[in-house]
Amino acid sequence: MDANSSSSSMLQRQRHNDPIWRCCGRLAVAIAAFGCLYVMATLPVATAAPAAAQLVARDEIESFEVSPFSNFTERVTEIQHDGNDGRFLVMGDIHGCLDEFNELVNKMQYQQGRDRLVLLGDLTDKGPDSLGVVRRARELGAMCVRGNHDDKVIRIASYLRSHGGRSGDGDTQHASKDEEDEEEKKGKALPEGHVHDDIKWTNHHFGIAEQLDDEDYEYLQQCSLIMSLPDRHSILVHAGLDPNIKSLDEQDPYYVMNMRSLDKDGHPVKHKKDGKMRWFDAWNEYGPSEKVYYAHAASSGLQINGRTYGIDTGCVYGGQLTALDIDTHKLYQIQCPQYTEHD
Ligand SMILES: [Mn+2]
Repeated sequence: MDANSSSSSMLQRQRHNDPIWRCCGRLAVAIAAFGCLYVMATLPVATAAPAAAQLVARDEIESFEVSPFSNFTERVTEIQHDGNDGRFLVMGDIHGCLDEFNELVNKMQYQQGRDRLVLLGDLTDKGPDSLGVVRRARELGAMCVRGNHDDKVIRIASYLRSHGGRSGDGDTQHASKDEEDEEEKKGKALPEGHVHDDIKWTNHHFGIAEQLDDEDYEYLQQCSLIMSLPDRHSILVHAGLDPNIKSLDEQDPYYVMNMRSLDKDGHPVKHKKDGKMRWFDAWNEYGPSEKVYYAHAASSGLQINGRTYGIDTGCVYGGQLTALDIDTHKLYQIQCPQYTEHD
């Protein structure tokens, strides 16, 4: 025993013998015991506090993953001005409206090899001929960014390709032997990890994914998440960009393809009702200085505000199909019949 611990125990002994210490000591023990009882009594209430629950939920939101079947070739593609004198055209959601796509391409007198055309995502789903639109886009040499519906089609197609088809052996004639497996799968989701938007086995995008041949699949899969045009100081996306994230590489793919607004904390949200401010109003107020061309927001219609250009005018819902020359800002539009109800 060293000198310090010896003198310390001496001190304690002296205190225990002191009448004042004995009195204070009992009081301290009583306070400590009461404190313990109080903490025990309030503990279940404390752990169930709503603030703690909300913190857990926020952590979960921030840990969402990108599906391993999204298979992006590039998340950000940079297009440099190559000195050609053609137009640079962008077009809003086509959603399988092949006739109207052809009509608009004719109306704007698109010159393949001279003009450049970027489809701003959602070539597929909802309308009459998704596959026809993908094939026509390939024929026209159109570039594209990926939309939320195209992403679902790609994820399903990637899964099917890496697992030998829906029934597991890639042979539709023998699909019936796996009927029991199919029943069991219904209601379950593709094994993609903790993604923002699970794809159930009953999802209608399977119908499109199963029709894609290898070239259709490769075309749709190489559509970049974001297209950056540095010498035009412009960015092309399907839905939007988080104005609080300066680096394009760090944008969350799900929100780039799905966002409409920002919530009260400035985080992107899919549904306008959950938001406080439209993302493009925030971009124009305090975001980076680039112009942004986007589609996706059919219910908002044509939105030209400051340096943001929203050109989804809801063709498939009986609105228009819109294209825009990003150098002159000349608009090209055709009227569409209504193929489906707005969801
Ligand atoms: Mn969309």
